[in-house]
Amino acid sequence: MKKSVILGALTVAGLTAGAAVAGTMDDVKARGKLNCGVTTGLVGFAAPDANGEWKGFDVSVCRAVAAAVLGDQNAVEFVPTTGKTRFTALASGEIDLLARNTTWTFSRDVDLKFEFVGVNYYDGQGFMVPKGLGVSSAKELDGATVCIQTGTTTELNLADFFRSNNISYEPVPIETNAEAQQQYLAGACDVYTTDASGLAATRATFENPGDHVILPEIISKEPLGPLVRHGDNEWGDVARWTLNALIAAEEYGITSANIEELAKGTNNPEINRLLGTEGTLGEMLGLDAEWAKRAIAANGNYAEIFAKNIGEETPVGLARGLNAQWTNGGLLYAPPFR
Ligand SMILES: N[C@@H](CCC(=O)N[C@@H](CS)C(=O)NCC(=O)O)C(=O)O
Repeated sequence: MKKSVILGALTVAGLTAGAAVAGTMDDVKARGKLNCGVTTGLVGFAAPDANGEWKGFDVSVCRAVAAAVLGDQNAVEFVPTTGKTRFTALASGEIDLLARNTTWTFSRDVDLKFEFVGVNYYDGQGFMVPKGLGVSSAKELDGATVCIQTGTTTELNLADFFRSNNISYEPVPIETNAEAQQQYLAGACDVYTTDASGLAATRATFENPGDHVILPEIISKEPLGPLVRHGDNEWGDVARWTLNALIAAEEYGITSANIEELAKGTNNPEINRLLGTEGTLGEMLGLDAEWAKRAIAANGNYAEIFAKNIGEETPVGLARGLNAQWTNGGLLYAPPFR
């Protein structure tokens, strides 16, 4: 029986990531499928489409890793997780990778013993209110009822923000975004607070998005990224460099449209190393030469993935902002492929 199954059956109280097995890379290859933890549904980031196919910005990370390791972006079992269940799912071995708008924090790394392999979306926490509430700043929310997802950084930031502004609130704790949306629209809370990207994604699904405003305050840093278990470095490297490959591909102008052509060889050595026509980077990762080529070809480079799922032309409508390349004044910066 798989070690992960045994661990999954144990009580998770006190279970830390270190207790779960290393060697995830071998497990994934043997299984022929990547078990990827995602949200229970957040349009644009991770949600099943009308055909039940998982789509989204975070889903694309899972698919890129599956393409790199297994040669098939569809060789993914998407495991829906809530703010509360996601860490147990990863620590127990139920999932190999968590790609679910999860904020990289000190305690999730050091205490829960996970390894964030990078950041795929730099975010911050915001507030949404019905226009009718007549509020234009979060500082005017004294005494408000606030819908908030449990097990999140959101909960903690909210408490800090209200305390430091000397105002009070009444939390309405909620487990999933779908439930939060329902409760908020039903008026069970005055305010919904979560990552600003999540607010935009949620508002995009409203019948009348224009009836709701996102307040100007961003009260935290929420670097969102994929994570694996501590002590599983070979696997962490695969996830880290797959994400970096998507980011570097944008920087070097490698797209889903020109990748076949560029993979024949170019006069840019970095592109050649990335796409496997020069050097042995794939072999160093325990993969073949075309791992990154497949990862990029699956759903395009970072810019293509962003534009298709959450960009300004989509209902979610997010600008690149901090998530622009470093060459465009943003924070995206893939280390060298050499
Ligand atoms: N980034 C925060 C919040 C993440 C979070 O759970 N966000 C909610 C609201 S956008 C979500 O993704 N919900 C989807 C779901 O309920 O499955 C964290 O890591 O704690």
